[in-house]
Amino acid sequence: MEFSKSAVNWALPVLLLSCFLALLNINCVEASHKVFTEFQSINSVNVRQVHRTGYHFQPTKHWINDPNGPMYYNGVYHLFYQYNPKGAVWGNIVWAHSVSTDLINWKKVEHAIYPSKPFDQYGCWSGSATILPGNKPIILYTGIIDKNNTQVQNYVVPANLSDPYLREWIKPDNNPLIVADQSVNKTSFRDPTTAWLGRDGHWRIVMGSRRKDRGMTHMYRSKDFMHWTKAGHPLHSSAGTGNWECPDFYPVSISGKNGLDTSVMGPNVKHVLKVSLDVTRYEYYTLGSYLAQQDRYVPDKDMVDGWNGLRYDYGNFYASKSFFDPSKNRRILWGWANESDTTDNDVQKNWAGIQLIPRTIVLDPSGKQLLQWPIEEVETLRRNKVELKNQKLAKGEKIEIKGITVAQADVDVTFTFNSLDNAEPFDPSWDRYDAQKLCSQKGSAVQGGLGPFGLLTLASENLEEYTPVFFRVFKDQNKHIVLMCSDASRSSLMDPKTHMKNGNDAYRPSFAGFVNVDLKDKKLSLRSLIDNSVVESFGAGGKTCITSRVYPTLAVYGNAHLYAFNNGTETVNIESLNAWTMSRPLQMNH
Ligand code: DQQ
Repeated sequence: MEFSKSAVNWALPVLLLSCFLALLNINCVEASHKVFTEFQSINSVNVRQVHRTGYHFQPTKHWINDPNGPMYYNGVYHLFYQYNPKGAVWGNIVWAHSVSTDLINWKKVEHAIYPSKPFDQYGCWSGSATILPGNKPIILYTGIIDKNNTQVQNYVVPANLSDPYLREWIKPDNNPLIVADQSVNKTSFRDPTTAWLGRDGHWRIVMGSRRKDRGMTHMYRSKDFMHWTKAGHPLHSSAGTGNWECPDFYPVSISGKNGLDTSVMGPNVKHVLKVSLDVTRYEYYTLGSYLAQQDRYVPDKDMVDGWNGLRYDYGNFYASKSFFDPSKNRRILWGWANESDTTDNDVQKNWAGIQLIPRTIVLDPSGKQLLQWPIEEVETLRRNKVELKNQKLAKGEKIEIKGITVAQADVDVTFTFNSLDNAEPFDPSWDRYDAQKLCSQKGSAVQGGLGPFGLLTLASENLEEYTPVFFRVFKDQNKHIVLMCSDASRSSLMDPKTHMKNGNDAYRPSFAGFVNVDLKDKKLSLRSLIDNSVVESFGAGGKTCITSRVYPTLAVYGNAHLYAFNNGTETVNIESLNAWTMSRPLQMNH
């Protein structure tokens, strides 16, 4: 959701609703891109380096948000993204474009799409790429046509298919392709998906939308990709979820580890529907069945289809989009992490937003959730390996991991323990969906039974600052409940007051999620990708993922420390810990 002067009428109620939810203590990620018109076009040359990432995707300066239209075409990966070429806050949005042959080293090319026609003169918002038969890429995106934020769906095609980087994109005259009819809320009608081909030979796409507070995906069909007809009903909708942004709909294989092309259907396939929730600013997904005959998606019975649903990431991760990579038969997910400092700070540092490390997505063998893992290519950046094996951590002990640049590192650790008996009882009055609240009460410094144990990342020498990523195990009636936290509450000594802007303090949440493991093997693994102001963590092989953005003042560059710790009465064993310095990609000249 973008707030512009003209949008204030409808933005205000949403903002009030968000504040109301915050009062009710419902987990809300801070609104991601509000409009600060005064900062939208500040052309400063200075870029503050501290807190910039070393191996994540970020342009040399200014604001970025949603990843758009990722695709693999003729040996080249393309990443487009929402970008403000004039300032470090949301506004003046174009589709910036970078290309890569390995998803690690990126080369910036010309902006692909920018406002230039009546059908997008007020904005070129998010969208997706589809490779049409005959190996022809096409991009669908949302155009803003007036000051009231009226949204239409447009397309562009490459000007020259023999240019390996597809630098130039043209907007044919038959745009816009899709205009909202009376039944559609035309200011909540955006972010077309990659198209999939039905057995009837017709293409389908969905756009995010809402009817009152019912979130939904409107579906359109087309035989020739140029003429689109609205289906009589949405592909799916869910009451009380508010506006849906950036939907993603794709199949996952039930039996294999390979990713699937978006049009694959059949008995060995489950479907995933992910939506980004405009009101809460986080995403959720369900697994379910695509009933192709009826063109309806039905979530599996035990899926939570709403705010408490499964998330790709329980932290700072939004507007994500996946694509099928035929060169390695995998599905890759890109997510955007906004800053969580203040707007003032973003303007001073002259940059805001990063794209997270792409992740492969597969179905967990349980069939009840997805598994995510950083793409294997990221391992080519690993240097100076250090390792630990069989190191006991008794209650209150911590061990420092030395010999690498821990502010820019990849750490992979497996903890084991002898018994589950010391796990604390799970108080039945606790909200089973509110992991974040539990984490804020039971942080890493609060002694437990089995856990808290994990990593203290971006820690200063005397622990004035640290971002702990850890597990804590609870005993419920007949099972165990595993909490995973990435707690930014002590990540920075920076006085939020000095960076206060418009009443916004810096945002330091105790992000958390539960991990669905049975613990029969008495083992828990954790991998964290640490990169100066971001910690991306993958619990239990990617069952639960959490990303935090943090801004240490002492724990920067060579002054950062990394520890493995245990603050539970049960001794834990570091079965193995491997850690590497992560080097900078050779070409990151965005
Ligand atoms: N960002 C885009 C919209 C999308 C939102 C505009 C999600 O298309 O709904 O920058 O972050």
